Amino acid sequence: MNSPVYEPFLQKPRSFYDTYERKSGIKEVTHYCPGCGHGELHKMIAEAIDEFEIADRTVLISPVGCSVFAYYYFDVGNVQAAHGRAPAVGTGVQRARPHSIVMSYQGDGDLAAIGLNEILQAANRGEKMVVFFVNNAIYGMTGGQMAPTTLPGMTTTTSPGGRKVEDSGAPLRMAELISQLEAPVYVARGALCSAKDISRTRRLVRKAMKVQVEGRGFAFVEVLSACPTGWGMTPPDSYQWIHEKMKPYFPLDVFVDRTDETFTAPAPKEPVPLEKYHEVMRIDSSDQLSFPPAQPLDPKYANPRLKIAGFGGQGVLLLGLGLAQCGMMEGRRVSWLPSYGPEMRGGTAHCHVNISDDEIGSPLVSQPTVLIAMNQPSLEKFESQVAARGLVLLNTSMISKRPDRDDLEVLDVAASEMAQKLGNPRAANMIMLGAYAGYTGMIGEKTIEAALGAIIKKRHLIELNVKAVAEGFALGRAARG
Ligand SMILES: Cc1ncc(C[n+]2csc(CCOP(=O)(O)OP(=O)(O)O)c2C)c(N)n1
Ligand code: SF4
Repeated sequence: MNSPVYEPFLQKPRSFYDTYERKSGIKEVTHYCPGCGHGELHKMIAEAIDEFEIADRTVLISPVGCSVFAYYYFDVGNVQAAHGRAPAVGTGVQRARPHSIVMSYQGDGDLAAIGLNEILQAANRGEKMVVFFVNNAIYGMTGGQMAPTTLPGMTTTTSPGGRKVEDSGAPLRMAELISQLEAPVYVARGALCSAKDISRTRRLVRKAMKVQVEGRGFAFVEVLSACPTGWGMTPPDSYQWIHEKMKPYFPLDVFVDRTDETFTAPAPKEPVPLEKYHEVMRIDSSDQLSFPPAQPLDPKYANPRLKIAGFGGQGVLLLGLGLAQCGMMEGRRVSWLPSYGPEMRGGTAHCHVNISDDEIGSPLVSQPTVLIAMNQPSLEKFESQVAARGLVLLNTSMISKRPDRDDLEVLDVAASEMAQKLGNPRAANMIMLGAYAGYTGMIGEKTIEAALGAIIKKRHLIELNVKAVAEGFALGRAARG
């Protein structure tokens, strides 16, 4: 007699990767602890992705927390966001790619503590995204600290005597909180502790995903989930604990369901094609504002990554903006990223600028090929970051000490004194801009003049700045000999 052939009943969803390519080398199992709810919820989400056949347009925003590695499992678009910031990142993704299905996956530390404002604002705006909120009543990843959802009297590493409501407030019921807002379309809470609850949660997950497929708006599913490791329990005891302790405080319910209301989803807006960006962003790309790209006087100056640093009020951000504007006018790819110190005036400030003939991977410049240091602390702070044999422009009016490294190419510019002679010490930034352009050849003088017209709002200051650039440019050219 032939033995019966069984079709596998439990299968891995197609939208999971075949193997989980982690650094640890363990590729067949997840990194979650035994009994952890994250894996179960992942599977439900993946099954819904399969059922609706949306893997190719789904973007998962992974959080900071135990599920930070969600991108190792889901074969969809993945972005990893900073702690609590998934709803903001999701908003950006949704607006830039309106046809995508955006999914934010967050723990209680991530969503209800550091990210509380983010989630409330996104829900209130009715962003088109689904948020899966894993409530395990503690910070799992960092060792079980008290979270906003920790139950009254519950012992955690930071509440060894049990959570005291009089000190820490009552646990936040996030699903109820969000259901008070007008915009959300679907808000529900499920649990992962018994076959019945798991099966119900699967339906909630599916429904929330369907809300996205139909383009209806914001959906939120809170899931009571076990953290046996953080709770110091066996998996079966954890499920019992969810049942006995968590469910009474966090009742399972569907709090909002507006999916029955007559609803016609607006057609998603088409993403703006790249060649139309200047129109949308109102960037003037008319002919008189485009210039042939200047050629660097030495190939090593091509595609510079610049860090420009000084104290607040020295105009280092404007200097960076000017360089980026020039690069853009010469048809190059550019980025400009400001970084502010704690105080605006008198504090430190620096910015990161990329000017490139190729695509720019990140606006962050961690290893600059050019450092423009406007004061001594800036040189001291950033000298070690400069790439080998990089170029350093020193505002010698404010820097007396020389760089420690001997591999750097240094251009001295007494920028503040030169600017003082022109009648305004604050034009030192433009002297530096000119000096950089003249010395490297990376930007044409005419481009700078036009760029200043675009970035300087106080029109009466343009003439002074043009003069400052010219003086700096001449100095830079002369220094090349
Ligand atoms: C800005 C910032 N603050 C703090 C941390 C440390 N941190 C990492 S995970 C985490 C808590 C995560 O807890 P939760 O969101 O509940 O997720 P779980 O690990 O329980 O799944 C914290 C505080 C961090 N990575 N970044
Ligand atoms: S610590 Fe808790 S939340 Fe993190 S993987 Fe382990 S069981 Fe899951």
